[in-house]
Amino acid sequence: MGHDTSEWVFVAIVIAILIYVGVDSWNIEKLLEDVPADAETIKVTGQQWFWSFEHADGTKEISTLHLKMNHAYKFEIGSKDVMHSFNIPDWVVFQDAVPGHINHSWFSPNEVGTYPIQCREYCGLLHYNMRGSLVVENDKS
Ligand SMILES: [Cu+2]
Repeated sequence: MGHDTSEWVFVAIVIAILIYVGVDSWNIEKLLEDVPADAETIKVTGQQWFWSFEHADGTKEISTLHLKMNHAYKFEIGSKDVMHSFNIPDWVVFQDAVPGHINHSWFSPNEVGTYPIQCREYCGLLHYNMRGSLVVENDKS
């Protein structure tokens, strides 16, 4: 009867794994939620059936968003009509665009290129065509 050493070792290993997973998730959560202080805010608006963008200086773009490499950007994502979902698969940006509510997401692209933007929430007849492009440019300044 009683618990032998191997059982206590097993319990200790299970507790160690749980602590490891917990700390790791906490770190990743922090990484995802801590927006860098110098991040530029980009207003993203979804509507049937295109995306529009407004930079911090007031510049507006439709469907194609131009950003600079190695800068942090914070998206404020909203919708003018129905539910959409703002998705840049290559940069793991994926956030619902909800009418009457602003959702946040941020990223910092570190590679020049052109990447697809798409709507990931069925939003009506032309949902399939609610696409755009993200153009990440070299920062010359
Ligand atoms: Cu949509």
